[in-house]
Amino acid sequence: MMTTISEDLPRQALVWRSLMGILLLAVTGCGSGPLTVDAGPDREIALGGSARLEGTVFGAEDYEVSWTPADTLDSVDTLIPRAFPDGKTTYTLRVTTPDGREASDSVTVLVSDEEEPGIGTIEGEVTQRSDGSSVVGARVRIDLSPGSSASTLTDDEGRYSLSVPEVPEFFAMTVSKDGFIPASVNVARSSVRGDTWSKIVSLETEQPETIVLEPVPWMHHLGDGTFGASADGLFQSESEGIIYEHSFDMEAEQLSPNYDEATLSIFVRGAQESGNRIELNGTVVEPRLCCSPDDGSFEEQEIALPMDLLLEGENTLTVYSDSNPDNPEDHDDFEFVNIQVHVYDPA
Ligand SMILES: [Ca+2]
Ligand SMILES: [Ca+2]
Repeated sequence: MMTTISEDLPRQALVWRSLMGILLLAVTGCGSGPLTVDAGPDREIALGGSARLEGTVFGAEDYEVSWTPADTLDSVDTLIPRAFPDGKTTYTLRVTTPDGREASDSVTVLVSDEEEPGIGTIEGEVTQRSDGSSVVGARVRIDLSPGSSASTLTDDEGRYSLSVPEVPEFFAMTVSKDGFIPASVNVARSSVRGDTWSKIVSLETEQPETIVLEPVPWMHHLGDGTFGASADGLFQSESEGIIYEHSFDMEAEQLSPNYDEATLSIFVRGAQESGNRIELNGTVVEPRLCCSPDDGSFEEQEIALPMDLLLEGENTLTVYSDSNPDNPEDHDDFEFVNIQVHVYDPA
């Protein structure tokens, strides 16, 4: 435990430490002293995390390094390998010199049970809307940038517990399972922070009247990535550009005369007053996507779709981030998830 260096050590610090080692060797006579090795301080990591081990050698300039066990190290012949054990593991650092001297030391990495240190927890149940019965194996997910997410599955009793990482003031949590229509929930960070928030989410079984564009919905962020208005708050994902395009199929029965109304539903936040175009098969539908709550929370918006624009077979939906009329270089930044097309029999 002679030298302590921090995780994610800057390169200069490593160089500096090497220089210090050389100076120390110079003072002690370049390998003439006793060979001593230090495996560094014990470490603790979260499950799924990693730690850099910090081996140090005194009393030799020319030596070989080997660490064991090797299977959870990124390298065994460097003094500072990265360790990623799944459980408590003691690593041994062994150093040998060409003239036959040998020394070793050990270091233990403890692994805590918690996967990620979160700001709080959401727990609850996923039920079937028709009869309130449990939905087992439903995916409960919060998308976060970049390309990551916090996610869990409901257990045998339909219950879930999700540790929430650092999130914006409001965020969307989405629940999905094969055979059901996905549901999205707006969550206030303040209700989760330092606490456990309970939420029962009920899912409807899939039905011909609802066309789900993404069976496992992902969060989408359109815009130029620059934003400042309060409605934008902080987003939970990075902009993927200014156009979202997605295809979906419609069966003949979904276009039968039984149905004479159609809507698009979309769970959105940050869409602003000037509005954003939505096109169905190349034709703009009204109204535009706009007027999200000022506090940055999500809400479901419904947009009427003219029945005669819907086609049997493949359809294409396009969502645009339109530019600000006062500043054409600024495109509206907004996020959306869980897009569905609904057909209705008004009778
Ligand atoms: Ca913008
Ligand atoms: Ca916006």
